[in-house]
Amino acid sequence: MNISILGIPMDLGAGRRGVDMGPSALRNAHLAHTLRDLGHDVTDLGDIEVALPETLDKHETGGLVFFEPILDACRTAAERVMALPGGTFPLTLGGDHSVSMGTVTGNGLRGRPQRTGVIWVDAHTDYNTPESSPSGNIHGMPVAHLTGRGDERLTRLGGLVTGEWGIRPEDVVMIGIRSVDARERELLREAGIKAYTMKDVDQLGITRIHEETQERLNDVERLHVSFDADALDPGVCPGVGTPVPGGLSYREGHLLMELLSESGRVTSMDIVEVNPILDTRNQTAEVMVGMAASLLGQRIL
Ligand code: 4U7
Ligand code: MN
Ligand code: MN
Ligand code: MN
Repeated sequence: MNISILGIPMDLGAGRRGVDMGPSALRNAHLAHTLRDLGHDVTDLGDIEVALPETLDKHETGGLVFFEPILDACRTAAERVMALPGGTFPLTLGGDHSVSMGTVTGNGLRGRPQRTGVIWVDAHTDYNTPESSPSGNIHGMPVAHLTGRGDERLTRLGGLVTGEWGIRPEDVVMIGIRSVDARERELLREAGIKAYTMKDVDQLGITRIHEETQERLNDVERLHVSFDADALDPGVCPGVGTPVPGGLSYREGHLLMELLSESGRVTSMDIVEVNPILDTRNQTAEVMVGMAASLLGQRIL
C-alpha cells in the first residue's frame, strides 16, 4: 500500500502545551521505517505550518480558544489530504484532537465526496459544542463539529465543506470512553452517537465490539480511524495531556487494530494527543507506532 504521512504540529486546541511535538516523537519512534518493514511504500510529507501559541494573543471567540489559527490549520490539513492521489492511505499525526476536523473532512472529500464512517478511539467523546464546553478547548469538540453541530465556521471548515457532505451521527462509533461532561452526555444522547464505554469493553470484549462496529458501519464507503493516545491506559501511554485511569490495555488496543486490519475496510488513520513533555522516554509514541503497525498489517505470526 502507498502510505502518506502528514504531521499537524498543533497544540492550540488542548489545555496544556506539548502535543505539538507529537509528530516529531512519532517519527523518532521509527514510524516510517516500521511501516516500510511491513512492505508498504511510505512517503513522509513533513508537517503543515501551524501558528505557535507564543506568537498569538490567547483570545477566545464565542467560547472557542484559538479559534482562527485552529480553523486555518484544519483547513490546510484537509486540503493537503484531499490533494493526495487516489489509493493512498493518509496517516495523519497530531497534534491535539482538533486536527481531526481537518483530516476527517479531507478524507471524506478526497476525489469525490463519499459517505465516511469514523471510529473514534478515545477516553473522551469530544462532543462538546462552544456552548456546552466547560473548557473552551477545541480538542474537546471535533466530533460535534464533524457531525454538523456547533460553530458553523468549523462545521463548514471555513467554506471548504459545501453542499450535502458531512459525517452522519450514525456513522460514528466511539471506543474506550470513560470521561464525558454533563451537557456533552445529553448532546450525545440526542444525536444517537454509538459509544462503547470501558464498561462495555470489560463486559463485551473488543472482539464483539469490533463485530458490532463493522455491522453498524456496513454501508459507509470510507472508514477513518481516529486514535487518541489517551484511549489507552495511562500506564501504557503516560505521555498524554488529559490522562484518565482505567483505559484500554496494550492488548485491547492492538486487538482492535488487528481486527480492523483484517477487515480490510479502513482507508485512513490519525494518531493524536501524544505529549512528549509528559512522556517517559518516548514510550507513548512507541506504543502508538505499534498501534499504527497493527492497523496496517503487522502480524505476530
Ligand atoms: B481529547 C473535556 F472538560 N471534555 O471538553 C473538554 F474534560 O481530544 C476534555 O479527547 C476534552 O483529549 C479532551 O475540555 C479532548 C474536559
Ligand atoms: Mn480526543
Ligand atoms: Mn481524549
Ligand atoms: Mn487529550
